[in-house]
Amino acid sequence: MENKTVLITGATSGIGRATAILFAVKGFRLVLCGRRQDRLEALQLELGKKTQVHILNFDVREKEAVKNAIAGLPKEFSKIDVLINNAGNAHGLDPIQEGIEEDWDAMMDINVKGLLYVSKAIIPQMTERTSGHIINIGSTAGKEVYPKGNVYCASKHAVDALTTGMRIDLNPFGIKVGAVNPGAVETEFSNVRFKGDDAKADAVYMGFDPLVAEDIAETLLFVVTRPSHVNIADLVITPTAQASATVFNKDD
Ligand code: NDP
Ligand code: 8X3
Repeated sequence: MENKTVLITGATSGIGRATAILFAVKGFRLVLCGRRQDRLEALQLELGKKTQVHILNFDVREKEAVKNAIAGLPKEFSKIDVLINNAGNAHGLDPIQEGIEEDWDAMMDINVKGLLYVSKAIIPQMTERTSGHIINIGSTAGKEVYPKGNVYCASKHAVDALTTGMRIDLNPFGIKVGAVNPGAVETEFSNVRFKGDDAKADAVYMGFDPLVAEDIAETLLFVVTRPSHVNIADLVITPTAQASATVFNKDD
């Protein structure tokens, strides 16, 4: 693992953070990205005891910032073997007729266009080397649409389509592309969706055992450590209590 460099977007929280922690223990060299500088620095301090860690602060919506950050990586971190496109969130849970344009912009700009900008900044070095691995974090919301999920579900359906498109286009270069699509994972996701309303966020995970970020980190470790001839193209992982986007076996 020592020779593999993994770049994780959205490493300051939830799935990305748990993945950074697990991958550091496993000895991967890490490039950790996010906007909250204090959290990035704390991670670098902590995980730097286990592996080499470089931190990058940029907003995935800002294409020039993305390009410059990746282009400016120091030599020892500049060869990215594995890209984990994880940064993203839902913003709001409203019926389409009451949707807020700023929320729509945020979800499409971050979850879809941000993923594209980061990928575009890294794919050329992978095609040149004819090797690399891209893992997009999709969602069960990219497989099914649920009430009031409209634009978030659309953004994750776009991730689903882009994963397939990237896999097809990058196939001649021997680059692996796949998606991990989680169901309900208890992270800051719902706090962001409900704009800091903790009671609403907590209610999402009540009455059943949700996934935790570490479950997805372990899944990503499995995906990344398959032999070179094996690509995990598309993986859906849910809590046992979740049968579909809307069907949950909850305590009364
Ligand atoms: P969190 O809110 O805990 O983490 C989101 C991460 O994305 C943070 O590190 C945040 O960092 C980063 N991020 C958000 N916006 C931007 C931006 N504009 N630029 C750069 N980084 C950004 O949520 P999760 O860990 O749950 O979410 C991670 C991914 O998993 C998302 O793509 C989400 O859609 C997906 N997912 C989540 C599920 C869940 O139930 N939790 C289920 C299925 C998929 P910072 O704020 O520091 O920039
Ligand atoms: C996150 C899972 O069901 O809240 O993508 O959309 S859900």
